Amino acid sequence: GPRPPAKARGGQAESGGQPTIFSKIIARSVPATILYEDDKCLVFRDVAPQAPVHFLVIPKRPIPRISRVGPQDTELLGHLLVVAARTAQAEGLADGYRLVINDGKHGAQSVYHLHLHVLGGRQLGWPPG
Ligand code: D5M
Repeated sequence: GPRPPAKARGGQAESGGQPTIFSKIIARSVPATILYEDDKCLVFRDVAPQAPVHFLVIPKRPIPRISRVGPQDTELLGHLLVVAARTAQAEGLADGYRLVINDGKHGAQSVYHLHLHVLGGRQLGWPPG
């Protein structure tokens, strides 16, 4: 039969605006370790941590990816950054940390609901892979 399409090495292809696992976490139909919540965003631990502290900051409104934002998202994006920094402080990351947003295939994005990664608790390398 026909060969299946080559799987992207890093990211998944965006699959047409369907709800993702993160919508289910927001709805509490999938469990997560939630660190912070307000009316605009949710913060929870990454299920596959790449550092001693690794959590995600997501908007409740399901923007699929950072390359899809517009001027109407400016205030929300600023809010996500402020919440990321405040949660990093609450998590004890006084020696620093990294914020990452993966976008699309080349960015190795796998979940198409915008999220900020916050990684810390060890010395990180640069440049990233
Ligand atoms: O990263 C998507 C991130 O989402 C990746 O680090 C794993 C994490 N993930 C996936 N499913 C879950 C659940 N159910 N809980 C917590 N964390 C999760 P990306 O930037 O798209 O490559």
